[in-house]
Amino acid sequence: MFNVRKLVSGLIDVVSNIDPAQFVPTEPPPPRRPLAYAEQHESDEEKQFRRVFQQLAGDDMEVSPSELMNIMNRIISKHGDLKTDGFSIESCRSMVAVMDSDSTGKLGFHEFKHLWNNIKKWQGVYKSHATEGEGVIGADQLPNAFRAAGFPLNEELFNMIIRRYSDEQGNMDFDNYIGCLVRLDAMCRAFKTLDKDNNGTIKVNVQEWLQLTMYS
Ligand SMILES: [Ca+2]
Ligand SMILES: [Ca+2]
Ligand SMILES: [Ca+2]
Repeated sequence: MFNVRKLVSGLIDVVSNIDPAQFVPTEPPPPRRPLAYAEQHESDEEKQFRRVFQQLAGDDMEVSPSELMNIMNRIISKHGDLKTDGFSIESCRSMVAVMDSDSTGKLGFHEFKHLWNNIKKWQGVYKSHATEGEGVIGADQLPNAFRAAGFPLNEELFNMIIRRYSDEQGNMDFDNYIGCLVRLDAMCRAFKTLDKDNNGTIKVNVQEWLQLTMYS
């Protein structure tokens, strides 16, 4: 499992350099291609990531919510500076649901890679905004942290996010932070997809609304 260890430490050491002036959800994962085609056209970095992915995903070549939970909890167990009470199966089910663009119920290679790259980036943001000694993001640092992650929201939205994702003192720990950003990013991407004329409003029927909100 050498590669996995390397990947994990790479995740922890990342330094973020994200343009803070933008509110940009990440690009959606590319469509599924036949495995043989995909393998022929991959960079070395992608090939290496694919080997690690195969170890994490197991025989079905997809990462289930419980596999994701094991991966995430293994990472945080090695890093005491990220305060967390652990990733729950419920939060991993939610992360898989919002990232599962081809509706298989699990994360395939590209879906997982997309999630992984985001977590890597946001983890760097977390480290640079967490309260020293406590390892959590306080309410006063939340707007800066989210702006650095690409989401400059307004006060009303931050207050709502704190109610939903922070503890009673207003502090957000690492698993809540990741769960929140994964969802925020996915919902912004879903909005962009539905906003076909790009005018900032969307029209959905009840079927589309429920598909979006219930599988999340
Ligand atoms: Ca699996
Ligand atoms: Ca937590
Ligand atoms: Ca999937």
